[in-house]
Amino acid sequence: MNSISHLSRREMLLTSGLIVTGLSQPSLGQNPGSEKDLVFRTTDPNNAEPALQRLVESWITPTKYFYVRSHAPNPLINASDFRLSIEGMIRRPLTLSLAQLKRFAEHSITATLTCAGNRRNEFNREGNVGGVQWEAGAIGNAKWAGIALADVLKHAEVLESAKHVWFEGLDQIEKGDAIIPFGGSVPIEKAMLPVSNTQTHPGVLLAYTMNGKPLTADHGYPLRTVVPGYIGARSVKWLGKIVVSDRPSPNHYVATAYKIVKKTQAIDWSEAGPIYRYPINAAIASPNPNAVVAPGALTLTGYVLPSGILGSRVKRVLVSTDSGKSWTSAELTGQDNDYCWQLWKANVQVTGDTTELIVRATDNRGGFMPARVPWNAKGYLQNSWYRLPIKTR
Ligand SMILES: Nc1nc2c(c(=O)[nH]1)N[C@H]1C(S)=C(S)[C@@H](COP(=O)(O)O)O[C@H]1N2
Ligand SMILES: [Mo]
Repeated sequence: MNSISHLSRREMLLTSGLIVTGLSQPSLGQNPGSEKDLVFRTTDPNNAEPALQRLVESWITPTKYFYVRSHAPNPLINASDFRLSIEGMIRRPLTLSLAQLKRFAEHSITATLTCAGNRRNEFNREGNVGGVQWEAGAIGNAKWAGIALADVLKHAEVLESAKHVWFEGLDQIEKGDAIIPFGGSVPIEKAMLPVSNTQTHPGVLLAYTMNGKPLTADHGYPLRTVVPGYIGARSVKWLGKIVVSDRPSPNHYVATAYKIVKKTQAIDWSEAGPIYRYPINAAIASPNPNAVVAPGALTLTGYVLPSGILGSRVKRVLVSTDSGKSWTSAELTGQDNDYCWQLWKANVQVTGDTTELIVRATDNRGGFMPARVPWNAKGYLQNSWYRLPIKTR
């Protein structure tokens, strides 16, 4: 059994007699991004995104500018007591300390994480959506190091009839009257792929470092999954348990949340499948929304993420200053890597009639950004043309 402190931050503050309601407190544990690096959408738990201009300053996102999406306060985990259990449809159940995990071969990958709710606030133009009101900053590209999930599963000897692998976090999320962990799930085929940043190795990493340093508390210390190509919700932080099964995880965050539904009713949830891969997406990072711009030459910058499919690469990034009547090609300025975003730059001519700047993109796997994404109740996978209002003088 994991001997981990199960006191959540909320319980700690309550037992220490502090009343926390409405107070903005820094999280316990290491080094959360500070208020000047990230815009906090909520602070209990931490949900924060960087300003877009900061975000596109470098192809690798510094940890301080990497968005944080947490459903509960960070669990306090003592690394020396930490254990990962591997159970279910395997011949050899395992309980491994961090030191034991680190005996598997180390791998590092660079991969982009993006929340399925990135750009959620744009859905409000058609009808309000609940949840964290993300702008376009719930995305980041980091270098992760750890061990291959496939190596651990091979050691555990997976049964032939296994079809899915579940991940469970050590966080404690209040859901109605219950306290549940965050959970994720991937098909067994994805779980068994080897790891490395080459076209044939898009497997799952059990990561203990991010950008060369131990994971911060906000990003899942001491261990998380990183699932290249899948929405961020499948990259489970504070990983405590892996279960091999013949079905997807029954955890709320697989079985109910993170599905595209028109209404949040039982029938809609049960009929929709879990989201795995992310679609292509792009945004304009500069100028700022509602910037006042002189007619004439203007340089736009932003990011573009090709769809989370093996070998997917950005094909075209197109920008428009006349509401989509004509388009100019942008140039890519980042690095070319599987399961990673690219940065882009475009020189355009703004006229006195320009009211908005638009970006759209395509990839070599048939991915494109539609002019409009149908509204969905949870505000997931907004990847329509990104429209930035500006003013001309
Ligand atoms: N245990 C746990 N893992 C989690 C979450 C969580 O709340 N708890 N949030 C998920 C979601 S929705 C996203 S988008 C990513 C965000 O990772 P980050 O905070 O490191 O950016 O973590 C995922 N893993
Ligand atoms: Mo997310």
